[in-house]
Amino acid sequence: MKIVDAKVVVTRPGRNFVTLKLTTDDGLTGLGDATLNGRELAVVSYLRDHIAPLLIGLDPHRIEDTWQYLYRGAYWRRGPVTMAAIAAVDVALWDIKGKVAGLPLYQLLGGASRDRLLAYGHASGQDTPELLDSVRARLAEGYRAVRIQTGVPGLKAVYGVHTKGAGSASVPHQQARPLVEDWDTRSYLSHMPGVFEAVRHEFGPELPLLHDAHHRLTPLQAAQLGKDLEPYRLFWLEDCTPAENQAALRLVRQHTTTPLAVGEVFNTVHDYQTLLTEQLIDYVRSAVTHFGGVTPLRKLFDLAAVHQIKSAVHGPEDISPVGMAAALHLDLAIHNFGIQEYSGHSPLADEVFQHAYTFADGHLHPGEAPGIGVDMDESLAKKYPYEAAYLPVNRLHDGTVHDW
Ligand code: GCO
Ligand code: MG
Repeated sequence: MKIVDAKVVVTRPGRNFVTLKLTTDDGLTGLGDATLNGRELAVVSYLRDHIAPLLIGLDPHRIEDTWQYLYRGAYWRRGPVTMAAIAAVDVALWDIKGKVAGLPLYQLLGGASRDRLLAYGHASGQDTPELLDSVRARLAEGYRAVRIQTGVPGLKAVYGVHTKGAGSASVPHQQARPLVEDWDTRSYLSHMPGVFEAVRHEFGPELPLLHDAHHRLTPLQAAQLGKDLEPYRLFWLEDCTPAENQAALRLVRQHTTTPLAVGEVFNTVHDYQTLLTEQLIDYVRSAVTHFGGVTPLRKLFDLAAVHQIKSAVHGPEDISPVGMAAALHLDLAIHNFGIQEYSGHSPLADEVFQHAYTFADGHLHPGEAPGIGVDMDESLAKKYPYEAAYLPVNRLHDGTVHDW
């Protein structure tokens, strides 16, 4: 069998997604997600200009070999653009292999290790009453675990908290600019314990609660927050410090028993070396889409398991249904599954990418369709062309750029 076509599709059914579609001489197709939020076209070029021509004529069954060929062959290793492009190829090849075998991907990865996958949803509010309403809405949708994000007094806009009418920064290509949000760590640190007190008071001690600090704190501030939140027994505190400094987690870890989750911006196992071998975190957060695909992420999870660390694959709306499906197959197969982030996609995105995976009663399942179980409606995709849209930036009150 040979690959005869490699096509890159960019579509915006509500938000931008980049998808690789491989076709074999037998007429089989495989899909892979290559979406890198806010930098989409860099990955499109990497795939279209530098990878697609190399794939034509290759045997689609040689997944590991193709991965090594693209990773080692480029010489310039790692980084989100490279690894998102390689991820799309890897997932598309697994999709094809599953279709040839007539089996869902999780079966090729060793079969199911559990019946269903615990998901967590996002709750947010400008203030505490709005946040409590949002938690109630998630529970009504069936969620059994909830991430809590809230506005901070004195700050106009905080990332991860829906601001009425703010919308995304999607405007015609040339004019697109990131939204500017504001930040003040002192106000945030003094506000958060009261928020968790209110949520626990309302929903009791059992509901798994998560929180994302989104890389904004110093190690000492993160240690303080972790300690202050201990009475509320968090499922985890996520990305408490800027992720590239692995050593920073040593200090945080020494001071708090609040579980820690890190890794959504990581793209190779090397980014995790200190964190895993010194057991500084409890959950690894990388996405199939940004980590070079199912092949390397499986290896990462196996290494994490040695250190009693669990999986928690990044699953925001900017991972397409293709990337989400790949994650769910891997989640089902590995032994050290922890939890899966999931907030669903717009009805329009679900129409462009019809998927076999399901969400019910707070749990996900990848479904039984062969491969990853996603079909892309290309003629519908064409109706929603790319528009530039950026992630926000963050500034302190005096104007200094801050991690967001
Ligand atoms: C999360 C994340 C996301 C990212 C986003 C960037 O935990 O879900 O922090 O919201 O910020 O994926 O594109
Ligand atoms: Mg996050």
